[in-house]
Amino acid sequence: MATLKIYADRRSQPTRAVILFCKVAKQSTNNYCRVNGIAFEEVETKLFSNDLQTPEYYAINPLKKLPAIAHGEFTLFESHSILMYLACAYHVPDHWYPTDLCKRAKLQSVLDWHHTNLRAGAMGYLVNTILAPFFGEAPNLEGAAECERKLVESFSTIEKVWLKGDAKFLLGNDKPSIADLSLVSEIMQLHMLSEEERCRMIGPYKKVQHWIANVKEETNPHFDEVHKYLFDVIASFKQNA
Ligand SMILES: N[C@@H](CCC(=O)N[C@@H](CS)C(=O)NCC(=O)O)C(=O)O
Repeated sequence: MATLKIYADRRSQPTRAVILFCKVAKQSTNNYCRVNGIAFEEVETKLFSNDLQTPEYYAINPLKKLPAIAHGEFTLFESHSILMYLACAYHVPDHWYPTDLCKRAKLQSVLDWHHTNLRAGAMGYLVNTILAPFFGEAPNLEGAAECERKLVESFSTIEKVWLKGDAKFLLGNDKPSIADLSLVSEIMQLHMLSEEERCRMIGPYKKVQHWIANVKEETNPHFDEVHKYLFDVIASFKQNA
């Protein structure tokens, strides 16, 4: 198998989803050869730096965003496409990305929904508040309120639509899929906010909180390791605020 490179900054939520997937997905090409995790080289590529602006990186991702991968000669960006590609290329157990057409289509509908709802709300809220100075902007309270509405509505949708019955994971599954990793990585970014702010939004959604704990438990110790850098950055950010 060709070498897999992941262009990564662990402050990025879609990047963490891809790295976490590689660490927890077990190859199952045959019953006699089970290998833990997908081997990869993490190529540190810093957000808010020149790393994304080089001609070398442009050749990998002309959108100049993270994450991206190079698998031998093949390159790919967009985290959901990367997760789907890796699940197929490495023949990981079926629950990550089911081969059954209908189950796969349902999972893809969660992923499509994520980008225009949960991510739009969560990322939008951060960009309009604490991240505004990084983009040379003043906080936009009106924009933040609109994104908070979208975010809270997204928690409600996860609780009422995507988490079915008492199942541990999305779509009523008893094992996680790539969608669980993608959505939970997004929500973890909200730890950048004050506890009061974060609880105001997610506090009422007990089922969502329970599901996040399930994903964490199922993927630890890797979950904590992959999120450690984010929490270190948040700690120093809050200290200097
Ligand atoms: N839809 C993309 C989102 C990629 C994205 O927005 N990445 C952010 C980090 S979380 C980024 O690279 N931002 C750099 C920039 O916009 O300059 C995915 O899922 O991969």
